[in-house]
Amino acid sequence: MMKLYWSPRSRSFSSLWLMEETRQPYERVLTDISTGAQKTPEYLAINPMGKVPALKDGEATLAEAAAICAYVAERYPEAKLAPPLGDPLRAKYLYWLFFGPGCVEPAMVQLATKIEMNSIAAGWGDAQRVFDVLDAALKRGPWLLGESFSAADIAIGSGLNFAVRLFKMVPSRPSFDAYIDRCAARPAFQRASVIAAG
Ligand SMILES: N[C@@H](CCC(=O)N[C@@H](CS)C(=O)NCC(=O)O)C(=O)O
Repeated sequence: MMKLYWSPRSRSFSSLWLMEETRQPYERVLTDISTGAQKTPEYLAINPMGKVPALKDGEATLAEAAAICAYVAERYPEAKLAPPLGDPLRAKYLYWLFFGPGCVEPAMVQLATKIEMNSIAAGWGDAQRVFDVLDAALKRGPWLLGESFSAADIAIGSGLNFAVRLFKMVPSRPSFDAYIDRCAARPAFQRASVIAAG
């Protein structure tokens, strides 16, 4: 059975939501970052970055929320969280899955810290453009791939929920609000919220 290392009030929410979407059994290993549990030698052997989430699946171990999305979606194809190999939608799926940590995440941090960056040098360009691009995709909706929900929605939707709704780091837009509402209406999101609340 997969083991998910998680902490309340953290980015591990996306992995909880992901596992709940699969409907597969998994073991949750509480790694409370408020107690320093993520910096013990045992945990650093699992994720040398000392951050949650992390996942163990037999001999396989990985961290990084978006990588966990990609891994679990492939391990449980019956959950239909990723378009199969050869499906043209897979290009969009990979684009959004990488757009999360590559563009949305640093743009959120940039807005929260108000650090000025050279937009040509910064891989995510500038925060305004990142959120404009996301806005345009979400206006088309209902999901990032159109009609089909995927693990990319988990990666980006959980980030938007935190940054827009919970921590108000990013100004909301009608498309963001409607999308977060759609995510939050999913039973797996709701089960994950109950778990994450402890
Ligand atoms: N790039 C990582 C970021 C994970 C991350 O920043 N986790 C935070 C919680 S939201 C953490 O574990 N912080 C504890 C620490 O740095 O000591 C991912 O996407 O999984």
